[in-house]
Amino acid sequence: MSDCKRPFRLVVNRAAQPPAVAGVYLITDQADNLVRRVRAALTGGVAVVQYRAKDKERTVCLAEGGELRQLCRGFGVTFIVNDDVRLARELDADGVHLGQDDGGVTAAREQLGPGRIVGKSTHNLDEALRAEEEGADYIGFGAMYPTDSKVITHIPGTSGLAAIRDRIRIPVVAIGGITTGNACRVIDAGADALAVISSVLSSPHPALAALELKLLFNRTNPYPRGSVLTVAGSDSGGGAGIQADIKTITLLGSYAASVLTALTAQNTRGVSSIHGLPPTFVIDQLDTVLSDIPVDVIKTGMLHTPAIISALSERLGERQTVIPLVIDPVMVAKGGATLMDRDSITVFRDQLLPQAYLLTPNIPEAERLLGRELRSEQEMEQAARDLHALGAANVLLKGGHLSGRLSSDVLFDGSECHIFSAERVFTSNTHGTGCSYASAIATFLAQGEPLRCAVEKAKEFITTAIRLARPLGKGHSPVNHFMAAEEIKQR
Ligand code: 3NM
Repeated sequence: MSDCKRPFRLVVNRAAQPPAVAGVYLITDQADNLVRRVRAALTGGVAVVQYRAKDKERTVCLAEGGELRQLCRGFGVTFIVNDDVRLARELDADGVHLGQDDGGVTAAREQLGPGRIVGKSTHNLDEALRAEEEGADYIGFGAMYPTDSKVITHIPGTSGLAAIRDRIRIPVVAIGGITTGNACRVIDAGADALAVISSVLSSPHPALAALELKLLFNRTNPYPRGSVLTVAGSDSGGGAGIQADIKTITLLGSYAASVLTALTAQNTRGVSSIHGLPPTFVIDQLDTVLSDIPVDVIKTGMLHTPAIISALSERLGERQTVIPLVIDPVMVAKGGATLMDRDSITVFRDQLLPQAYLLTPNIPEAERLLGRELRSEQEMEQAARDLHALGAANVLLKGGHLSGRLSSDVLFDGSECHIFSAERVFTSNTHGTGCSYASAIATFLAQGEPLRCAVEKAKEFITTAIRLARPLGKGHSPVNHFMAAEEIKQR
C-alpha cells in the first residue's frame, strides 16, 4: 500500500509556535440536523468549525450559528464564519474566512476588532502570497481533488500544494475532496489543516471520520511519535501483557503509558497465580494518566474482572472527546489459563466491545464471543462482519489458529473485508503474539498511519518477531520484539 509510511523517516516539524489554525477544519453543509452532526464530529477531535451558511435566512443563521458557537466554546474549538463579517461579529465568532470576492483582510480585521482570525481562500501561488502580504492568519488552498460540495474551477492538487508550501509562512488549510483515503497525501504535501465538508458531515459516523483524520496529523511529529496507553495485566515473565506492550510500543517509536489491571505470576510455561487490582485503582490510574498525558490511542488487553471491564467502559464512555480503542479481547493465556470467565465475556461484549475502534480477536476468542465454531477463511469473513454488528467499528479476526501455508487475518471495516497474509511460521515460540500485534497496530495508528497501513505494518512486525523468536525458558518462548523492530526499520 503506497500510503504506508516507513518508520523513522526524518520529517521536519514546521510548527515552531502554535499556528492560528491546525488539524481538522470542519466546514458546515446545508443538510438537516447540522448541530447534532457537528457535535458528533467535535467528539472525534475537530479543531476548527467554519459556519458556511449559504443562502440561509438571517434569522436561521443567527439561531443556528449561535448554537454552533456555544457548542464550539464547550469543546474549546475555534469558531469561524464564512464570508460574512457582519454575521461573524454578531455571533462573536473567533474569526472570519474570506472568499476571493469577499473583500480585503485589512477591512475584515478592522470590522472584527483585535485578536480575531482572518483567513482567505486561494487557488495558486500569487493569490497565496497576496493573502499573506495582506496579513491573513491562514490561507485556504484548493481544490485538492474534485468534489460535489462546490463548483470547482482550479485543482492545483497535492502537487500544487507541495509547490507553494515552502513559499508561504502562514498555515495552509487544504480543501476540496479530502477523504480519510487520500488525507495522508495532503498532509505529506504540507497541509497544516484539512478543511472537509462531506467526508465528515455526510459520514454515518462523523465522530469516527473526524477521529481518523485527526490521528493522521501525528505522521509529521518527531519521535517518539504519538503515544499509546495500554490497559492490561502484568506478565512477570516479560513475554506478554503490559511488558510485551511497552516493549512493542517503545521499540516501534511511540511513547508508552500503562494502566495495570492485574499482576500475574507467570513464565513461559504458564500462569501460577493472579492478583487482581481493585477497579477503583484501575480507574484512578486511567484518570491520572489521561488528565496529564495526551494519549492518542488506548490499547486494552487482559481486563481480568467484570467489575474492571464495567468501570473502564463507563469511564471511557463519559469522555467528551473520543480516544480510539484497540481492544485485544484476551481470554486465555498461551499456557491455557483462563483470563476471562463467562460473566466477564458478557459484560465485555455488551459494554466495552461497542466502544472499539478496532477489535482484534483470534479464532478461539471470536468463537467465544459469537458462540460458534470457525473453521475456514470464509467463516472468518462472516464472523468479522458479525463482530462488527455487535458494535466494533472495525474488526481484525486473526487466523493464526487455522492451518495452511499462509496465516491470514481478515479486517472488516464496516464496508469491505481486507485480507492480510504472511507465510506461516511453524513454531510454538509465540508467547506474547496477540498483545504485541495489537500494540503494534495501536502504535502505527498513533503515528498517523491509516488503519489498513497500520495493520499491514503490524502484521510484518509480528510475523518477523515470531520468525526470529529465540528459545527462552522451558515453555512457549516469547517473540523477538527487538530484532523485529530492527528489521522493520530497515524496510
Ligand atoms: N472550497 P468537500 S473546495 C468550500 O477549492 C470549498 O476553494 C473549495 O467540500 C476550494 O470536503 C470546497 O466535501 C468544498 O470536498 C469542500
